[in-house]
Amino acid sequence: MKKLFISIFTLCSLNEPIKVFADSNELAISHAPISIMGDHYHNKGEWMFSARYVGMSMADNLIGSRKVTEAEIIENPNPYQSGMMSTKLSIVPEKMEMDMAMLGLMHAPSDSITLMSMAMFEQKEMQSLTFKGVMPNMGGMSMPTMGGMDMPSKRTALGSFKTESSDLRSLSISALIKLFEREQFRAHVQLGIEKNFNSNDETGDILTPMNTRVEMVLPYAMQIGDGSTSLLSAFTFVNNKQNDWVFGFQGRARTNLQKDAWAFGNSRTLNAWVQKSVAQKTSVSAGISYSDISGITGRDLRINGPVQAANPSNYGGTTTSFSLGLNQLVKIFPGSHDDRIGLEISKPINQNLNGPQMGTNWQFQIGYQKSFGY
Ligand SMILES: [Cu+2]
Repeated sequence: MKKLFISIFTLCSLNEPIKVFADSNELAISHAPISIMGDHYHNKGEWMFSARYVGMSMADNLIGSRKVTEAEIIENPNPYQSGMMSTKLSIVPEKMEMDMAMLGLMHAPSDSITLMSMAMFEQKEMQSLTFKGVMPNMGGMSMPTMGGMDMPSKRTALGSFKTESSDLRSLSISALIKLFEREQFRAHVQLGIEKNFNSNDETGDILTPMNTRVEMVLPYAMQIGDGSTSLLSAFTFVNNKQNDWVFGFQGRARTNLQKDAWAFGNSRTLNAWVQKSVAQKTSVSAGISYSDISGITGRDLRINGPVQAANPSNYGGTTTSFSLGLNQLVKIFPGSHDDRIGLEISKPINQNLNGPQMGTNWQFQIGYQKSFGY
């Protein structure tokens, strides 16, 4: 292990100080870690194609930062109770997997403006556990167990079920506008529009607290596009003062301009990262990300199951994550520029969620970028 550190250290210190922004396509470090969107702009006439895959695993339900058990969750009242529906929450999300694929195109019509467009596809899969419902107290008369209902004291688990959804989520177009560029600093802003598609009535087969299977509109968390239109804005600052080190900062916001019956909340994210060249074609990175997402606004009356995710107020919160990444230049396809591969893995170190809500366990991202032109 010690030998490994010494050889890495030697490799690092042998490196000539690298001029980071000149001839930017030849250095791994000249692009930020792969999870940072719109981190760079291009020189006039350049094009860039990118493809990214993000895998996200969610598990454990939280109220604020506190982990809560299934037994505790099903003690919460069912806010949409009516008729013979269970008076308490009866379906508990156990785990969720999300896969996202993003295709991007960048083009710089001038040295000061780069246009960027992106298409995002999403696939979600959730596993939930259903408990027997709790009978409403009809007219003050406590009813004995009947019709598959349990008394509050003993809630029998009926079984797990899976739901899934997938679709094109959104298209966006942005302008990246250069503010200044010096030898050791650069900064730019992003302004754009994101259009979410109307894939907001995905349905699935639900195991009900009455132990029946019913096809229902899935909770908001399982919907892909909310049909909203949002303003994208970001400010990015990058500093390479320390030779082959790069420090970067990005503040980013997504603000809803127009929505359908409901919309996912606005988000604000702060990213800070440090990168180190370990060779001209290889850089490693560490980053920290803080995101603050608002709850869902509006409501779909068809989403009314006895599950936390049917309640728009059980959405949003803050998450702080730590990430480690690698940028690598390789020669795969012909062209004047190398192919870029980026890898990043991130894990929340603090989550404070409006809950009960399922938290993030980890996230993995791999990306490919290829520039063309001058
Ligand atoms: Cu680019």
